[in-house]
Formats: sequence, C-alpha cells, structure tokens
Amino acid sequence: MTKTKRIFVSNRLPFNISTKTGDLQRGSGGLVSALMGVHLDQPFYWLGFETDPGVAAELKQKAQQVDKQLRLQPVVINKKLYDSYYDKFSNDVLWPLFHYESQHVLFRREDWNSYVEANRLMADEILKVAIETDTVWIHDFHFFLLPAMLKERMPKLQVGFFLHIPFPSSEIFRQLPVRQEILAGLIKADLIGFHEHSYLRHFTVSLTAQMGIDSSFLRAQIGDHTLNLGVYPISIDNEGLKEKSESAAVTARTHDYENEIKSNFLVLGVDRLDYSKGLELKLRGFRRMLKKYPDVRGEINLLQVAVPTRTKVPAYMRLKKEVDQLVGTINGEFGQPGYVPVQYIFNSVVENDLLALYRRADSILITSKRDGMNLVAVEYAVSQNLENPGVVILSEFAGAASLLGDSLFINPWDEDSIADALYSAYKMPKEERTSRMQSLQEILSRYSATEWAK
Ligand code: ADQ
Repeated sequence: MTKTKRIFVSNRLPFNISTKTGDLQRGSGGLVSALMGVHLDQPFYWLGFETDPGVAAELKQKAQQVDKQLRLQPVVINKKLYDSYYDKFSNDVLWPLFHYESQHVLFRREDWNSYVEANRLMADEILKVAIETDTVWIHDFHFFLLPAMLKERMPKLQVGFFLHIPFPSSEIFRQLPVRQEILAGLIKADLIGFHEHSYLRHFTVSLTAQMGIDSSFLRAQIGDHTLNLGVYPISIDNEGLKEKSESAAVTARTHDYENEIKSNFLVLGVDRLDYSKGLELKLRGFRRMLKKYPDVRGEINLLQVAVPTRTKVPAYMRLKKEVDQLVGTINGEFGQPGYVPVQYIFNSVVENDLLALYRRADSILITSKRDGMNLVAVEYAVSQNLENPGVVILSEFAGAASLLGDSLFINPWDEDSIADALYSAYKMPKEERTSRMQSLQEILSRYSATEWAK
C-alpha cells in the first residue's frame, strides 16, 4: 500500500547553497524558523521555486544530509516570470495591502497574469508527486490560487492553507482589483489557518461582502464543499531553542557581549528592515524616552539589528535613509563621551550570536505597525534565563500580542506609549520580571511548532 505523503509548498525552499562552501545552508525568515521546528516522523516533500537550474539540482541531491525524511523538490522557474510574480505582484501588491500600507501598492495587470502563471506552474509540479490520499500544506500569500487549481484536477486531495501575514479588514481588502479571483482560489481549500482571531473575522466578512458566502466562525458550506477555518498561532521549536540558548557556545558568547556592550539597561531590536516593522516609530519612541525621562540618559541603550531586505526597492531605500538619519540625530542629541544611545547593525547575525544577544539584553522592543505574528518576541521569551529575565515590550498590532499576554503592550504610533513602556521595563522589580516571564514561558511550552503543524 502506498503511504500517505505530506507535501509542503512555499515560495522558496528552506535551504539554499552557500556560495562560499557549496554546502546546504538554512534560509532566514519566520516561515523557515517555524517549519524547521516541526518534527515529523515520516517522509515529507517540500516544493518551492528556484530560478537557477544548477542550484536546483544540487539542492535536491544534498537535502537528505540535513534530514533523512526531507525530500526537497525545487521547481525551476524562469527569472523574468519569478520577478513579476514575486517581486512585483506578491511584494508590491499583496504584502503592502495586507499590512495596511496601501500607499506602497503598485498594481499592474501583467504582474497579476504572472502570479496566475506561477501558481499554475506550481500546481503542475505538485500534481506530478501527489496522489489523491496525500495532504498538501500551502504556505502564504504567494499561492492564493493553488487550492482551486489543485482541487479541480484532484478533488480528493486534502488541501490546507496557512496565511503567515495578517488578513486585512474587508475595507482594505476590497481595494484589491482581483479580490474575487483571490477568494475564489482560496475557498477550495479544506482548511485555512490564521495566526489570530481578527484575521479570520476579516476573512469571513470579505467572504460575505465579495462572494455572498455566509459562514459560521469556523466553517463555510459552499455547495458540496466544506471549508474549515481556524486560528493557529505559529510557534517555534521551543525546546530546541531553549537548549541551544543554554549551550556552552551561547553562554560564552553572552559573556563576551556582557564585557563588550557597556550598558546598564540594554534594549534590543531585531527586525527585517521592512516598513511593516515600524523601525522609525521605534526610534522616535526611544528618543521621546530620552527626552521625557532625563534620569535614563547614560543608562539605557538601544541595540538595533536590522536585516537587509529588498534593498533596491525605492520604498525600502527611503526607509533605510530615514532610519540612518534618526540614529544619527539621537546619538548627536543625547550622546556623551562614553555613552552612545543607539547602536545600529544593518546586517544579519548568525544564530548563536542572536541567541547570545537575546540573553544579554534586558528587554526586547517590537514596534510592528502590522505583523502576522512576530517570532522574535517568541524567541526572546523562550531564550530567557528565569534567574534574571528580561522584559518583552510588544506592539499591540503584532499577532503575537494575543499569545504573549504578560508582555508590556504599546501602541507604536504613540511615542509616549513606547517611552513609558521602556521606562517601566527599566524600573521593573526583578520579582515582576520573573513572574511575567515565567507565565510567558509556560504558555509557550504548551505550544510548539510541532503542535502547531498537527
Ligand atoms: P517575518 O516577517 O520574517 O515572517 P518574524 O516572525 O519576526 O518575521 O521572523 C523573523 C525570523 O528571522 C526570526 O526567526 C528571527 O530569528 C530571524 N531573524 C530576524 N533578524 C535576524 C537577524 N538579524 N539575523 C538572523 N536572523 C534573524 C513572516 C511574518 C511574521 C510571522 C512569520 C511566521 O511577517 O509576522 O511571524 O512569517 O509566520
């Protein structure tokens, strides 16, 4: 008897080939962090696009070095089609619109056509490996049309879809010229998962407004097709991360940072340099704190790690310039000999260094304007040492806010809200820090990436 297979689908595969060593190297980003934390005890296939046929062949061959259950299936796509489907339609239309940043949306009909074509290409490749008893798990907004394309040709295939970004309010969603086509593609799934209740609610309102389909909160009956809906906040490999953060290598690195980073209260920021993450709001809030609470000058520092992303796109270049300028302004205004308030790294950091920074920092500051979930908040909480834990300061606009109830919440649009939260974190007695962190860790220990995947 043929075994039921699990087939994951995401835009890119979770690995690439290092140009330096030629070895398999893990990709970055929240989706990879979560999915690589899922432990499965049976073979699973993973399909994703690759523009270089040589790399595709190597990826396929080297995959089982990492995980013997993993069957990587790179789908070769031509560069021009990929740029139009991914850089243009996915990143210049869907990403900004779903993050309430309509001013960045650039809709062009030819990019939409590429999006349809890329979805069709992926559907063809899935159907080459799938049989009717298999389960396909589709990830994210790059593949809204795949459920219908798969079900049309293989009706009994089980199709799940998980959205990693917010589903916006129906009033925002209706701005999308292809709003009905997107919904028509999606509703053929057997199950659609969201990080947060409000995203699911927004989706069902759009379903009624755009398609005339009524639904209960968790189900819609569309002819003879049942669409199940659910809220499943994503998590990470908590135990694995905890173990790594307590390892000798990370402990040694943490000691290095304790000696190298002179600060009585170190606030850490770790974000991709994307407009949804609110980096400029973070810096304004930090500046407000230095103005409003003079006693923190010389005491509190911000270390911001910003991962370069889409560096050639004008909106991202403008954001980088604004962030560079704000860092300069704050340091110029409040710096003293021996005290540089903001340290800013425009680069990625390796995992051990990231964990050591989490351990060294007295607080993490997340100021997303919109964020599907935000795994940095989760990783920071999981990696804390309960003997002297830090404080999570979290935007109420991140999906993680629903899960991490013992954080200090801020409205990132309100500079005073950031300033006051930072000051409270600085003043917070150890007992309160410990009890808040204990409760965060307890919630997270009950919710691993594997549970999420199940
Ligand atoms: P992202 O927008 O990528 O993910 P996030 O959830 O914060 O955002 O995950 C970022 C990941 O990248 C984390 O695992 C972090 O460790 C890693 N990372 C960040 N900065 C780094 C650095 N400087 N160096 C190395 N690694 C770094 C999308 C959605 C999120 C959602 C995830 C998962 O936008 O809202 O939480 O998918 O669903």
